[in-house]
Amino acid sequence: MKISLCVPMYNESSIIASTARELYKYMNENFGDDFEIIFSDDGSRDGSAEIVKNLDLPNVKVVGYEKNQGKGCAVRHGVLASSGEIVIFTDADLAYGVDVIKEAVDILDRGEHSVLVASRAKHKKGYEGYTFVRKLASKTYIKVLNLFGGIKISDAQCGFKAFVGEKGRKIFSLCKTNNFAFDLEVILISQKMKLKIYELPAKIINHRESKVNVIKDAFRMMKEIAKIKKNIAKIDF
Ligand SMILES: Nc1nc2c(ncn2[C@@H]2O[C@H](COP(=O)(O)OP(=O)(O)OP(=O)(O)O)[C@@H](O)[C@H]2O)c(=O)[nH]1
Ligand SMILES: [Mg+2]
Repeated sequence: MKISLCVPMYNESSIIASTARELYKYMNENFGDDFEIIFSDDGSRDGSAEIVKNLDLPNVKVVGYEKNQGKGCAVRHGVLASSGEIVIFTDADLAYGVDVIKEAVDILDRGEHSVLVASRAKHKKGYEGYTFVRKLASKTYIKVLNLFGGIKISDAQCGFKAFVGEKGRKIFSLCKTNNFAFDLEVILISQKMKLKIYELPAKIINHRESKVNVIKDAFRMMKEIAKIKKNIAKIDF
C-alpha cells in the first residue's frame, strides 16, 4: 500500500532540509519503498524548493508554482499530484511530530473511516505550551465554528489530516480556498460527501512562534466560511 505525504512550504529554508531528511528516514523505516513525499512549494523566495531538490532523496519530489498563493493552494497542489492509497498532509515544521503518520495510516487501513483529522481538543495536553489567550481564542473559535459554521468536529484547523487516497483527491478537486480557511472547506465537503471522519488526539510537539493574529484571523475566517458554504451549495454530490 503506497502512502503519499504532502508538505506545503513557504519560505522554510531554515528547517526544510532537516524536515526532509527526518521524514525520509521515518517513511523508509515504516513503509519501505512504498511511499512518496511531495513538497509543495507555495512560491518560496528563499530557495526552499532547491534545497529539497538538492538533497536528492529517493521518493521525494517537489511540486509548486512561482507566486505565493496560500497554504490551501499548496496543499491542494500536493494532494492532487499524489497517487498513494492513503494521502496525508502535515506542516513543514512537523508541529505534530512524525509518529502520528503511522497512527493515521493504521487507522485508515482498518477501512472504517475515509478521513482522519488530528485534534488538539481531543488530547489531554493538546494545548500545552499555548499562551492562555491563544488557548481561549482557539477554544472559542472552535465553538463558533461548531455552532454557526456547521463544522461537526472538535478541531477543524489542525495542520495534520489524512485521507483514503481517492477520497482525498476527490475532496481537493472540489476545493477552491487558497488561504488558511481551506481546512474548513475540506471538512464541510467531507461532511457533505457523508464520509466518516476519525478524530485522532494530537498535541503540538514542535512549537515555533505563531503568526496567527487571533482576532483579525477569526473575523476573516467567518467571512471565508460564508464563501465556502456558497461554493459547496453549488456542488452536485
Ligand atoms: N505562513 C504561511 N505558511 C504557508 C503558506 N503556504 C504554505 N505554507 C505552509 O503551511 C504550513 C503551516 O504554516 P504556519 O506558518 O506554521 O501556520 P500555522 O501552523 O497555521 O499557524 P501557527 O504555527 O500557529 O502560526 C507550513 O508548512 C508553511 O510552510 C503561506 O502562504 N503562508
Ligand atoms: Mg505552525
